[in-house]
Amino acid sequence: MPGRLRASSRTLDTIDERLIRCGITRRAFVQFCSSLMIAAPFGLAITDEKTPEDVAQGLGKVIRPPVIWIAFQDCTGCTETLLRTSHPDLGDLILHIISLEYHETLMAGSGAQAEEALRQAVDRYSGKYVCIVEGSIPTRDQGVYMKLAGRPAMQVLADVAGKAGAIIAIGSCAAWGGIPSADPDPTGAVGVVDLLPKKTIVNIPGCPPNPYTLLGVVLQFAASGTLPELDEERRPKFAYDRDIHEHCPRRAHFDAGHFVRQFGDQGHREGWCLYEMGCKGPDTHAGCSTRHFNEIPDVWPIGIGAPCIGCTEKSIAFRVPMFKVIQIHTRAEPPATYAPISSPQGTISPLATGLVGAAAGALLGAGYVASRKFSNVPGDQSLPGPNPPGGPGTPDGDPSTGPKASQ
Ligand code: FSX
Ligand code: SF4
Ligand code: F3S
Repeated sequence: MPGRLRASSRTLDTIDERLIRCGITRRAFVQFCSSLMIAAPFGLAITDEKTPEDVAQGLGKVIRPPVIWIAFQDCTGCTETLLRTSHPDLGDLILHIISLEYHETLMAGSGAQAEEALRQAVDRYSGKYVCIVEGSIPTRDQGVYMKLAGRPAMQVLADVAGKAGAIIAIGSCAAWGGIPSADPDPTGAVGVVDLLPKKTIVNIPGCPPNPYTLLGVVLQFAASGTLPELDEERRPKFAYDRDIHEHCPRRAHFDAGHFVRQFGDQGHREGWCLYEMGCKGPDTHAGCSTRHFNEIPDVWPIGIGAPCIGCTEKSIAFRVPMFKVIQIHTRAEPPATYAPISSPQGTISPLATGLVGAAAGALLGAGYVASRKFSNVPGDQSLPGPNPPGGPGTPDGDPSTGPKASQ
């Protein structure tokens, strides 16, 4: 654990000291640690404990990390996702856990006062602070499209990130250019890595990303001076190691060939798979399917019935049209953890075949009856036709529809 950070004018306290001083309950902190454990069940040293209480015990001794947050071409969604939690107290708690030294959107000062605050924070914690960058950086025409206090954003980035102990690019814009870099990219928007290729940078893409991923990285750096293992896109593996499709709650519908074909159709209302609506989940690495937003179950794109747009993937988001159906590049079989949807291949007796057929027929029939019962949309195309779903001659049984596996 790094020594206590002594600054010229003050000493930062530990997380425990701060929470006690500000009257934050232990229960709130342990709850926060439990969310951190869910966001990083493995691959992050600080959550590698048996219980949230153990995580809280370890983190409580950590010196509050000084954070300088700079914002360029962004929508502020990344800040919003961090602080607009469903429990107002949680946003408050986060600001006690980290020591936010500079953040244009949140600070009271502006103009020369804000500039002075930034200069002081950089000098005071030089080489020790975490620099969080939000938004893309314009490079076209010498970066004239965004200036802060008269200096191009490129220059501000080089100064502030250059003196940081760790650099984190939060959101897809800071990671590779994001929305501002979408065609026709008028400002020549790029990510932090493009301008500081030799620096160690952690990318936390997402539009916006999950805030616990950010907090996990910041706190691990504060606790041990280390960063978590990264993938080839410099994303922390603990949060981006799986694709959405692998653990999507609609996956059983994908495997069974139940696809939404129009927003508001019967399949949509019943929570079927959004693949044919352009869902990019099969090619998108992120934890959204198991780590939802704002501490509210099902609050994530697919959870509310919208296809995933691949916002964590540089080659997909704001590049591939939102509703374009993609090829399946990842394995298309259901994960081993799911119950099989078809009987394993092999020889079975004619009697057994008859029994299975009768049971499957009964189940499909029941599903068919149920779906007819729920429908109240005249002429709804997603309804299983005169036959049960998946049967011959129905849209679900037509091999020309549904996912196309790449070779
Ligand atoms: Fe970009 Fe973040 Fe998307 Fe917005 O700031 S990643 S547009 S959610 O807010 O930068
Ligand atoms: Fe979920 Fe999208 Fe995969 Fe369908 S295609 S199972 S909605 S991730
Ligand atoms: Fe983004 Fe897809 Fe998750 S759009 S928020 S990666 S479900």
